[in-house]
Amino acid sequence: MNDITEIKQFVAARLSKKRYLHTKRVADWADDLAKRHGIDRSAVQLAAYLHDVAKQMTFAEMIDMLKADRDATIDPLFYDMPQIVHAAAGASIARRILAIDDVRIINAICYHTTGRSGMDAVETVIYIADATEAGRDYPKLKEHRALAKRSLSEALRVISGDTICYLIKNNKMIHPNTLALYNSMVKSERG
Ligand code: DGI
Ligand code: FE
Ligand code: FE
Repeated sequence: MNDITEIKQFVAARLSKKRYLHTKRVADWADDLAKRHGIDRSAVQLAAYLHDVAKQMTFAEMIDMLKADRDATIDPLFYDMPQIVHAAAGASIARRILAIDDVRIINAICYHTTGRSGMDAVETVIYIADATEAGRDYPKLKEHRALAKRSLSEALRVISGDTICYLIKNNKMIHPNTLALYNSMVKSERG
């Protein structure tokens, strides 16, 4: 299924009103960023609407679904960081239930929570738009949104760095993909 109207209905049926409104804000903001930075808007729309499709499944439901998916890998860290599993579970739903085979879309869903080094343009826009949609509430939001308009690579460095600080302050484990993203952005900036 690649039709955006059907995808919206599929997602709306799986999310609360509040979560669906978050998804819509991510999609609208991601579209703005995709236009500004010359990125494939239809791929970005599909990925944005699907990024949190698994958000309201239980941990056990997500793990069972991933175990039944031959193309999915179960990261041992899922058991330590249950909040990140909905990203991999969403990618599995997109591939297996919706038959989406565009790897840019699958990876954008799969890595939207942790990020990773070497993200392509669609992944990057989804990661940034999710973190900086207008409904988020944190002190640097305005600054981050302005940065995202100017430079996606700088936004990636700053947002992944702030996420790491947030996780440390809240005594939470940091996924190695988040660290790898941050390190790769600092390194590329130094040229
Ligand atoms: O699904 P959303 O609420 O829109 O946002 P998200 O998918 O970016 O993040 C979901 C949660 O995952 C959020 O509470 C922060 C957390 N998270 C992101 N990266 C990491 C993480 N949690 C841990 N423990 N480690 C990470 O690296
Ligand atoms: Fe999410
Ligand atoms: Fe989200």
